[in-house]
Amino acid sequence: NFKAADEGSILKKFSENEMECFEKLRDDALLPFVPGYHGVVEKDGESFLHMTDLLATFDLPNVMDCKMGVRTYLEEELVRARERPKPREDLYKKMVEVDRDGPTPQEHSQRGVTKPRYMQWRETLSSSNTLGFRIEGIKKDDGTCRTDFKKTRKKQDVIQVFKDFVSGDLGLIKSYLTKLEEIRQALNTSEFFKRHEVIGSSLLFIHDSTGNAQVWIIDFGKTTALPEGQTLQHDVPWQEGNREDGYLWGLENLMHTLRSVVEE
Ligand code: 4IP
Ligand code: ADP
Ligand code: MN
Repeated sequence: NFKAADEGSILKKFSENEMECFEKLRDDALLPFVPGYHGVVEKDGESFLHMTDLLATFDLPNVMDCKMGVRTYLEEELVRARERPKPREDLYKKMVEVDRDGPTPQEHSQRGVTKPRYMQWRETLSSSNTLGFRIEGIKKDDGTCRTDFKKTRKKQDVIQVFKDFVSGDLGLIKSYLTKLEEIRQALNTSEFFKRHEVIGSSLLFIHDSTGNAQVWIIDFGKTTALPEGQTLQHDVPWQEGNREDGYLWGLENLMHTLRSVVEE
């Protein structure tokens, strides 16, 4: 999905939706917390969004991707799956790999699960539904890379992963908490955030051994504008039709979890 670009920047596979988000973010309170956006570029016959490489200012960065929200798919995907269910074998295989008993007998016999069914299963197995965020992956400066967090659900387990991520350095956790507080304040004043359903977006945590620690808001591929005049609260339960994403509730829980890391 990504292509190397000039020093300090990266190219992400073009999406109309994500481009529109970056354009709207140009004069929004969230601007300081999203990757710099430098327009659309063509390369080898394909289109890309040109953005700043967030890792460029670090030497040997440690990176964690936390996917925010209680819901990770769009309501329209749910409607589509109900009207015209399209069982997918790739998602069935991903499910079976983690849990042989994940699929229902019917799903086993058709060797397929629908997209929202797979996404809901991922949400309940991980901490998305219970905490409003989940850990997707971690790259450490020693070259190790982990994405085996599909069953990381309990707050205690998340705490352990964060401790390991910072190699026990609680100063880094405190720096991250300060950044998250800034992000929360920006979200509370952002017009963009008020008027968008933020689905599948991540907070990217980056630090290095010099103590430099930053948090960025990334991935607007499924962030969708609400109809004119409609807004979201982001901290109330989702019920089909209300389009709530649980983003602020998740951020609150994430901050509470990090405070527990410091206090333990
Ligand atoms: C993936 O599941 C992720 O949820 C992807 O989201 C999602 O892409 C994929 O849907 C889904 O299969 P795993 O993480 O369990 O592999 P992201 O790219 O943000 O991580 P979408 O298109 O929903 O963003 P499909 O339909 O692309 O397979
Ligand atoms: P996708 O839509 O394919 O899920 P994301 O935007 O979530 O793509 O990015 C996937 C991963 O790529 C992130 O977890 C992060 O590690 C890396 N990444 C994304 N954007 C940037 C960026 N601007 N700078 C550096 N790394 C990035
Ligand atoms: Mn993503």
